[in-house]
Amino acid sequence: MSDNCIFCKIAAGEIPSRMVYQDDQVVAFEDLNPQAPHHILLVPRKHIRTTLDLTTADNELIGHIHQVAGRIAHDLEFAEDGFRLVNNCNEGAGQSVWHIHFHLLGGRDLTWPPG
Ligand code: IU
Repeated sequence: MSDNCIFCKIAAGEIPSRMVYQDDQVVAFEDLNPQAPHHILLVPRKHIRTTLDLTTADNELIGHIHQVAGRIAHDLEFAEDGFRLVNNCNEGAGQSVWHIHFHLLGGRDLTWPPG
């Protein structure tokens, strides 16, 4: 856990969130500023700053997060209509929270390429 990291605090339950899934490696909660009818953030409990800070030790964790994302989309019944899993890396891509996270978006048509 990193001091003053809001996602570490949400993962630890110190800041309330609308949690949709949690296990020993990852938490998933509703984004406060949803960009789609379903907008869920998947956040590892381990504090990792950005995608560029991943190491091979994190390979299983990142695979697990992708699997959990699919399961959530399936359980909330928007998987079949299509969904997107997005990681913004660094400011130029829109990253604003410096704890790696994946946006799970669904429930509407998603255009490609994104803006
Ligand atoms: P970004 O990829 O780093 O820009 O995504 C951060 C997201 O975290 C963004 O969609 C915010 O709405 C969301 N968020 C949140 O859900 N709860 C919070 O307390 C904070 C940010 I700070």
